[in-house]
Parts: sequence; C-alpha cells; structure tokens
Amino acid sequence: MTPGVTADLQALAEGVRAGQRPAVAAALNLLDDQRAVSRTQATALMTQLLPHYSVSTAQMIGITGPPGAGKSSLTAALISHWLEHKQRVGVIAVDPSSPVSGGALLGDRLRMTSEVDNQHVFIRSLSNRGQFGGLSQEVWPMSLVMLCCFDIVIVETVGVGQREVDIASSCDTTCFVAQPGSGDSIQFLKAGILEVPHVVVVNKEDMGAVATRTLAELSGVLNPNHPDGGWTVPVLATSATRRSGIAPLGNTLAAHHQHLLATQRLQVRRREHQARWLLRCIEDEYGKKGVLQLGGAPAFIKEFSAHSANPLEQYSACLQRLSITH
Ligand SMILES: Nc1nc2c(ncn2[C@@H]2O[C@H](COP(=O)(O)OP(=O)(O)O)[C@@H](O)[C@H]2O)c(=O)[nH]1
Ligand SMILES: [Mg+2]
Repeated sequence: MTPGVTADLQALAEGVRAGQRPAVAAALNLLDDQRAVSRTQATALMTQLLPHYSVSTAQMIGITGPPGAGKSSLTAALISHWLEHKQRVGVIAVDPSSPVSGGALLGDRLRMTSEVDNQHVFIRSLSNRGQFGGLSQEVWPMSLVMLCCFDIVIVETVGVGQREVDIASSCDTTCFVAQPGSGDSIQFLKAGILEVPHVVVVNKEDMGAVATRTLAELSGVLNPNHPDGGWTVPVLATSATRRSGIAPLGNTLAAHHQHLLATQRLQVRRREHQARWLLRCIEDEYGKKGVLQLGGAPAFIKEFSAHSANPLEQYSACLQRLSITH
C-alpha cells in the first residue's frame, strides 16, 4: 500500500477503476463534500487515480445550449446509440436553473432495456448552488474520476451563463444544441459570446420548416474552420424524440475525438483545461488580485499546464503560495 493512503481510499480507487457503481458514487460524493477532512481524502483519492485519468483516452463531451432545446433528450438518445456500440457512459448533468435535478429528468428520458445497460450508464446530477457554490469547481475533478472508468463522459450544461459556457468548453469536444426558431443561439454564436463549438446540432428537426430555416441560418453564420485548427465544424439536424440523426451525430462526435487523438492534442488540451479550471477557482476565491499574486493569468496557465497533475493538489499548492505571499 502507498504510505499515507488508507486502505479504504485504496479500495475506493480500485473500485472506481473497475467501474463499480457504489465506488463511483462514493468518489463523486467525496469530491462534492466541502468539509476539510473530506477535502484531504479527495486529494488523496485524486492522487491514487492520477496514473489513470492522466493517460485516459476516453472522450469527454460537453453538451450545451438553451434550456428546452433537448439536451437531455439528445443525451438519452446518444446513450442508447453508445450502448449499442458497447460503450460505457458516465454523465454529469449540471442544471443550476432547474429546481428539479437534471439527472432525474435525464433518467426519465432514458429507455434502459436491460440490467447490462443499467450497469453501463452512470448519471450524476449537480443542481442549484450559490453564486460561487463550487458548481464549476466540482465538475472538473468529477469528470476526471469518470474518465477512469467510462468510455464516454458527458457533461450537460445549460448554456446560459459564463460559468456554464466555461464548463462546457473544458471538455474535449463541445456540442451546441440549438432550438429551432430561436434567434438567440445564432446571435450568441455570431457575437462570439459562445465559444465556438466543435459540433452544432439543430434538434427537433421534426418541427419541419422552422428547423430547416434555423439549420440554414446557423450554417450561414458559423465559420466552419474551428479556431483549434484542422477541424471543420459540422452542423447537423436531429430529432431526439423520433431518434433521427442520432447515429450521424454519434459518429461526428467520435470523429472529433479521433481528430484529437491523431493530432496528439487530447492530453495537451486537458492539461490546459485543468489550468483554466484552476485559474477560475483562484479567481472565485481570491479575485484578480489572487491571480496576479500567482504571476498573472498567462504565466499561471503556462506553469500549471506544464505536466499532468492532481488538480486538487495543484489547488492546495496555489493556496499555500497565496498565504506565503499575503
Ligand atoms: N418535437 C420535439 N421535441 C423534443 C425533441 N427533443 C426534446 N424535445 C422536447 O423538448 C422539451 C425539452 O427537452 P429536454 O431534453 O428536457 O431539454 P433540455 O432542457 O435542453 O435538456 C421536452 O418536452 C422534450 O420532450 C425533439 O427532437 N422534437
Ligand atoms: Mg436538461
């Protein structure tokens, strides 16, 4: 046993690795627990899992878009598609705007046909929190835990605030779901309020002409060349309820993953996403002044994305440095 790590934590890490549901649930609960003793344990757990999430080639997909566009329905449809392809799927449903848990809504939309399917899907929801209630703070370490045991990790967020946009853009692949007839999405994309997604979907294509028009408008305003380079942003149409366009969407998401793997950018991007996550945590707690004390944003990102590390350990290191320089 690694010195300083309790047998319980080691067993928990092994359970997560094996994809055992009670272990995954316990690990996520631990990450959600703000008590000091739990933070220490969570940090130790993340160290145990580091050799796994730091090399994981599972895909982390952010699904974002306005409320009601059909993100949960589409996630449920995609899950069926992935189950047919023997993929194991973990979902983090973040819905700060909903009093009802996003996970419960998603659960309702899932049609699990067998116990095996049940074993292959895990849904965790994060609902209402305070303004700085950590919502964005927990999602990153939670997705890393899920990367240790699922083939695909979905983060569903309502694309209404900067925080939700940040969460979605921390994923390997971002998928924006547009609502037919809603000009807002188009305006947001045009004005650059939304980060450019890797895949754009107009859901509810069963609505007919209005969906076709939105599809044409979106295709018109989007610059197909993604700023990441080497990726052309596809605009697809789906109907989550009629299950049309789901396989092409699944294949397109997989193609973006293959693109990241082929260009060897998966891990580089994840390290950068982690550094940005860390920066947001520091900004939330200590403001811009805190960030300046740690060298300013560009130097901070460079320093903390230099190699793979336990995010919670990096956070503690920042706090230590802040208290030294205070
Ligand atoms: N007509 C139609 N309705 C849909 C489709 N997908 C979702 N909906 C409906 O749109 C509403 C919002 O769906 P939901 O998945 O909860 O959206 P979310 O808020 O983006 O997660 C629900 O009433 C769904 O039944 C679709 O493809 N076609
Ligand atoms: Mg939803």
